[in-house]
Amino acid sequence: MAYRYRSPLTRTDVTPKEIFMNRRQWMAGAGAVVGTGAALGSGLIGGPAHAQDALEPNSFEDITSYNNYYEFGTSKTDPSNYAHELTTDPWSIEIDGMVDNPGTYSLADLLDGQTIEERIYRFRCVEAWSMVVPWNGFELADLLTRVGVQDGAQYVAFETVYRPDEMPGQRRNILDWPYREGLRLDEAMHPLTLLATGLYGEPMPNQNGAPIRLVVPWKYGFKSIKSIVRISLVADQPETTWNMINAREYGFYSNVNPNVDHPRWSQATERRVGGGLFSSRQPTLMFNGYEDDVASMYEGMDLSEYY
Ligand SMILES: Nc1nc2c(c(=O)[nH]1)N[C@H]1C(S)=C(S)[C@@H](COP(=O)(O)O)O[C@H]1N2
Ligand SMILES: [Mo]
Repeated sequence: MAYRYRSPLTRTDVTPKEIFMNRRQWMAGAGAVVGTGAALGSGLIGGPAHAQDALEPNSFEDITSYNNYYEFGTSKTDPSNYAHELTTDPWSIEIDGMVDNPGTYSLADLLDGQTIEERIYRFRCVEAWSMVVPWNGFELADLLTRVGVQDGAQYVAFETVYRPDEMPGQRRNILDWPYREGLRLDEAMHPLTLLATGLYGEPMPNQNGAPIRLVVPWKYGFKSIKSIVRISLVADQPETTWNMINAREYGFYSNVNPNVDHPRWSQATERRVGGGLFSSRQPTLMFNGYEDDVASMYEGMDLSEYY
């Protein structure tokens, strides 16, 4: 990769719970980081319009009780109510397709020797709400490099576990199970693209996609597929769940874009989940605030056509 993403918003010197309790210390530290933003030389935190977001992660409570995870039901509280039924250990991921080292890898083996870092990312759902989440994880590029991507691979396809006995939503025809998602290879290799194994310094809560899920911060949340059991390197654009249901409403790319509305609602603004000071609607940022980092991948593409 040309560069490794280094978030200016890490908190490695204090435990997440302490920092959460000690708001004043946290704000002071974050302020100092913003002050050096220009010196870091890139728009990694997205610019002044949302600088406050970046400084203010949503609470653990917000992030773990307001979820979309249709395998457990369609209401925002179904996942936190039912996801404890999912067994996440042991866990393995099948890696197949155009790779040098295909196989079924245990999660333990995949994580062995892998450095886990914290990334505080904005997270924007296509339903026009957003949160700021302190994820723990590693770059998907690390894993893809490790298994060896072969020439000819142009996309990466992902699948969620299919286990209707543990996932009540999968006993109904809500979606065409298993949940599937995909990225273009350059998007998958981008240093912002994470495989997340935790949040707030804790193992990933089941309702957020334990034990390992994707996080692609410049795309609508449904691209960030949960509880992954299969990763395939393929030549052609893979079928993806929401796109198959309604291609007009859910494009393959689904980059956050305030100028391209969902057919049934505007994407120009979003509601910040969590209430309090930041509860009012705020403008949605191009690529969710990550424009400087990702726009070059879409140069020359009409983003209203490739939405
Ligand atoms: N397998 C699976 N992954 C999924 C979903 C889902 O229903 N099933 N929902 C998506 C949607 S629409 C969003 S907004 C995010 C929500 O992630 P969170 O609950 O961690 O906030 O997960 C995405 N990943
Ligand atoms: Mo979403």
